[in-house]
Amino acid sequence: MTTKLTTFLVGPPRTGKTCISNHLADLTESLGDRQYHPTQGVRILEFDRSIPVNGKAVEVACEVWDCSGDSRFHASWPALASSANAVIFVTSPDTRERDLDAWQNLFPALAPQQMAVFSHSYVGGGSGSSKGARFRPLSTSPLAKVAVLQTSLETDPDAIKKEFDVLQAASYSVYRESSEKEEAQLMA
Ligand SMILES: Nc1nc2c(ncn2[C@@H]2O[C@H](COP(=O)(O)OP(=O)(O)O)[C@@H](O)[C@H]2O)c(=O)[nH]1
Ligand SMILES: [Mg+2]
Repeated sequence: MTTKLTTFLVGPPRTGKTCISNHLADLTESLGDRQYHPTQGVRILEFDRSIPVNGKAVEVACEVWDCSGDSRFHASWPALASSANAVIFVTSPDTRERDLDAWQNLFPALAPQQMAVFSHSYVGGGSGSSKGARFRPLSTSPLAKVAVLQTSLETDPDAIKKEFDVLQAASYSVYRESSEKEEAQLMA
């Protein structure tokens, strides 16, 4: 049976969550659309990926939750976030640690390998974009143990999919371990 993994994309408005989600789902045509359409609530994208787990290809049904960065939707997240197998924090070079606090607190059950930070830059997307600046978590932050990837749909779109697969593989392993534990408990 194919395993379903749910990945949340969260972060401040206009960081590129919707563009990255579309790219992951191969809906790339909307990148040319220069007009900004803020996401209302959440958009759920579904697609399959074959991911390498311990040298073996595993089929995974990916569900990507492209969340709105607008704080007026925050009240609905706690009820939904518990279904996440992975989370990607999408930031701009201007994003500060505290901008992510509300989001980070939503995923207390996820281990660092189930999380990634995409420090996303594009022309016109924040003052530091062109200087190679990136989001850096504080050394005391829970995010300090999380992989930070500098992403750009213009210069390296494949790196985004590759990192997504790494995240899926890690989340898949966590998911398998916990379901095996549950099964063992049922048998005992
Ligand atoms: N050229 C380009 N534009 C981007 C890129 N990422 C985001 N944008 C633009 O930046 C704006 C905000 O992106 P969006 O994905 O909607 O941000 P969200 O609010 O985080 O979902 C949109 O107008 C996008 O077209 C990118 O990698 N390249
Ligand atoms: Mg959006």
